[in-house]
Amino acid sequence: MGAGDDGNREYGQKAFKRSKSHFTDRITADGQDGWPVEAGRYRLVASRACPWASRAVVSRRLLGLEDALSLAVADPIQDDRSWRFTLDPDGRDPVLGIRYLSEAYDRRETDYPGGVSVPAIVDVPSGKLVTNDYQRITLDLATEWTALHREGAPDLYPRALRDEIDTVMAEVYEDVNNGVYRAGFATDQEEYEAACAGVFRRLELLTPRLARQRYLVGDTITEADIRLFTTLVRFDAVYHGHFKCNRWKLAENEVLWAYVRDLYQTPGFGDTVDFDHIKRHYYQVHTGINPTGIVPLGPDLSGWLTPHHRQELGGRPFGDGTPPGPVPVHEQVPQDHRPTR
Ligand SMILES: N[C@@H](CCC(=O)N[C@@H](CS)C(=O)NCC(=O)O)C(=O)O
Repeated sequence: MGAGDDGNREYGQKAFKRSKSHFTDRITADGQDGWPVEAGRYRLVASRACPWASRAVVSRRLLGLEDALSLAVADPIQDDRSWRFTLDPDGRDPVLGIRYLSEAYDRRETDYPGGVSVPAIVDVPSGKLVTNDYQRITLDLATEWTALHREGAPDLYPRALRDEIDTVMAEVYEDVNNGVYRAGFATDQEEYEAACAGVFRRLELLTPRLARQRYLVGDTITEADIRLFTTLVRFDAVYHGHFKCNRWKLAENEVLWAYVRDLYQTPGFGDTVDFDHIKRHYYQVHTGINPTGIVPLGPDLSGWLTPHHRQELGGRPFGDGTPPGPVPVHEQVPQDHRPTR
């Protein structure tokens, strides 16, 4: 079995089950776990292929944390030692000086038996992994890193809406974010059909809600939108074909297609998306379900830049705040990995 998520199926276990994050220390304003928020101290390690890591990359952009929390982008293709920095000169992350993310895991815990996953946040001075808890990382960027947020940063997890945001995110996680993986890695028909049906049932439930309102909760962008976005942006490119979630394409659902295009065209979302990394990772790494490793040519990406007309629903994307500025030059996604008009 190739490296990657399919490795999350534990031996003897029938249904695909996502492994729990093992390193759950938090980086907080008060440093309760020994890791205080500090500009320049930590490095976010992500793959632009990975929907869980991409949540953190989007949050970091929206909150303007680029200078405070640097970013390492791993090669979308792992080898048998997992995520590696082969996109960087000499195959080494220029800040951490390591070739594999596993080296930061090893520095934190010797003989750690679990898998190496992104997103990961590494303490630069010690080179140790701090956390790979993807569910917590983005919430902490939104609520604990506030002293380092840019001026005009949005409140992505507003206190008054947290119950509703948490409910929506839990449903979306179960049926959609993780549902596509359960469908894709199913090893029997029944398991696949249940997961695939769940994906579309949830998307169909979300459709009238998003036909009425511009964003999932309230009238501004929240964490709930980020989490739905990182799955939807991959939907037609990989989940429809590779994971067999093919009842319909996102581009065939007028409401959801406009919703995800709206977000894509919002600064901080689409400018983080690398369709080349996404496609190559899924189709080449999951050799259990795509043994030839052939990466499809489609879908045509030009539709991502077409008008979405969602402004007509009202809403204020950044609330009382403002959109983030341009992507730092060294972090720009190559033009040929993005849609062109
Ligand atoms: N299961 C991960 C959640 C994040 C995740 O599944 N990331 C994937 C990439 S999308 C990963 O790094 N999987 C391990 C691998 O591919 O080697 C965790 O325990 O924190």
